[in-house]
Amino acid sequence: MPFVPPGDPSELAAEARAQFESAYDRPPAVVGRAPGRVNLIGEHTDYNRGLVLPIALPHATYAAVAPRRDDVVRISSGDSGSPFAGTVDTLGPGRVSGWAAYAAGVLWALREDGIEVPGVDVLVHGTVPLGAGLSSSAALECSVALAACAVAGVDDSPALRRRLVAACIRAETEVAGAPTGGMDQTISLLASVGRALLIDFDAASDPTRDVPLPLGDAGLTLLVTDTRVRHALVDGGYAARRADCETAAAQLGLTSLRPATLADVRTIGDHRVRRRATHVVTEITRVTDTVAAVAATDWTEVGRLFAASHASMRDDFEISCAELDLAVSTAIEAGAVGARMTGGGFGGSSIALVPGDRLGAVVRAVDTAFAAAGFRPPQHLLAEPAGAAGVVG
Ligand code: GAF
Repeated sequence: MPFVPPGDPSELAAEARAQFESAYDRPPAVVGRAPGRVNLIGEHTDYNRGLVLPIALPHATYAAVAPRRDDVVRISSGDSGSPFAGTVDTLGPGRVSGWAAYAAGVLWALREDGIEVPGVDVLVHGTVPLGAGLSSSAALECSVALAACAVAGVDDSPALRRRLVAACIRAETEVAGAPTGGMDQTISLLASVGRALLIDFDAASDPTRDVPLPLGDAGLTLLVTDTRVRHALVDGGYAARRADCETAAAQLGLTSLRPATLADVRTIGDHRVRRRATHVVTEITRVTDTVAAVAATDWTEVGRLFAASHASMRDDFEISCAELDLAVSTAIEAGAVGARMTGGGFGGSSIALVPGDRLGAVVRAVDTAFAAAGFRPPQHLLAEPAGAAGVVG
């Protein structure tokens, strides 16, 4: 079956090095590698101080970086569009646009945090599908962050990674202009192989907990279907949802929706704002319930929670689309235990928990349904929970 391959990390790092040499006529000093992600459940809850449960993908972005003797910064990519050139003092908010803002923004945010990154040349390469709701932006940010710290002589440590999560979030929100919530950077930098990461965005300390995900023992595969309806988090839909959530919290006299109950939410007068808040409050509960169901290896219950989550995003949060709804319903009809859209929405990808012996049937059924509906052919990935970002070689 034709799944998008994650690629071999050492081969991809070698390709990034070769592309760097042909772009800049010298070898890189270091290659940073950072994974994309899929979120199992907990959508649009991170910026509401809620809970999320993502895994890292085996698909990753590679950033080859070499320091310069001057303060020039050059960023290019084999795949992503036009190169960027500037200097270290021209990387901040409002100074860089397009894809390079995610990388330039990280260099700016690191310097804001006191990490003296010099002028650098950067070459980006990788296998995370772009704009597919699989966190290619955070993978880019985190790969650049780790490589930049290595060239700045800063040693890797758990404390550094927490700083890098914060720096990458600043890059995305303040420089790239995508008002996202932090889930994607956190999982990319803190993931563990074979585990999901429960992240509590309201925790004063210890916000993350590894959650073993024994899918193989249950004969289950996590199938990701990229609808190839491209979404962009800098578009207005994501920010509009965030604004509705802030309005809901303010109407309840709260600073976030985290402590809100459904009874509270029912008092909100505006129909649209009430439905947005209903999604957030019920979704946070579904994350807790999913963690319990996974611990009990009750995959039927996980499937029920996935279905409820998808319905909530389709009907109350209104971030699904015809392609996502079709991918989800077809996967279930063809034998998936559960399926839902994942990520920011308005396109992007769905996930399905599929018994191994139904995998081919599910993929074929989704492809056939898309063709019959006149949609672009989707592409599929297999998501085995992978490890966190690092420096390769
Ligand atoms: C995107 C954002 F970047 C995340 O912060 C999160 O809000 C997600 O959409 C929705 O759960 O990936």
